[in-house]
Amino acid sequence: MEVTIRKTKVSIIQADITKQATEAIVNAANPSLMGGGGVDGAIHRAGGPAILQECKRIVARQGKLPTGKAVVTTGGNLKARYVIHTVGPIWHGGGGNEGELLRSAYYECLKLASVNKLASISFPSISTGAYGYPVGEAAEIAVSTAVSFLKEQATSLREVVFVVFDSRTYQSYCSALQVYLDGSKA
Ligand code: AR6
Repeated sequence: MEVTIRKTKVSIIQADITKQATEAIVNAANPSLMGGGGVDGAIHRAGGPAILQECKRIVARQGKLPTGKAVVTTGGNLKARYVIHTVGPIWHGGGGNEGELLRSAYYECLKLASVNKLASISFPSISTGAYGYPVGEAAEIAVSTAVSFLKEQATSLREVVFVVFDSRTYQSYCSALQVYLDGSKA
C-alpha cells in the first residue's frame, strides 16, 4: 500500500528491514544500544561490528539512550548507509505515557533523517515485539506521526517505508493509513 503526502511517498511492505536500500533504516533498540533480539539483533548481525563500535562510542559520550530519543550510526555492511537507533516504550497497559513516547520515537527519527538531509527511511514496527505494545494502537501512532510530520515540516525525505514482518502487523498498518486517506477525502 502506498500514498503520497506532499512530495513524499509513504508505503507499507511486508519484508526484512535489514535488506532495505533506503538511505537509513531504523532500529528498535534498547537504551544500552548494545544489541538484543528481534529486529535489533537482525540489524547488528547483518550490518557487522562497525555499528556496535559506534553505539559504544555514543553511550560512552552521552550515556544510555532515553526512551523516545534517537541517534544515528553507520549502516556498516547494510545496503542502508545509516542506522537510526531509537528506543520505543515498553507496554505497561497504556497508563505510563506509552503513546507519547512511541510518537516521540517516530518523530525523533524523522527529524534526525531530515537534519541529515536524507532522502529515504525505513521503519520497523517499533515496540510491538518484545516490548508488547498492541499492534493496532502502535500502527495508528506510527502512521499518524509520519503523516503529520510530512504535512507540517520541511523535509528532505522523499520516501518513508514501514517494513513489517507479519501479515497481522501489515493489515494494522494498512488500516491506519486507510483512515488517513478516508480522512483526507472528507
Ligand atoms: N525486519 C522487519 N521487522 C522485523 C525484523 C526484521 N528483520 N525482525 C523482527 N521484526 P522487536 P521491540 C519485527 O521485538 O518490541 C530487542 O531485543 C517484529 O516481528 O524487534 O521494540 C531490543 O534490543 C516486531 O513486529 O522490537 C529491545 O530490547 C517488530 O519488528 C527490544 O527487543 C518489533 O519487534 C525492543 O522491542
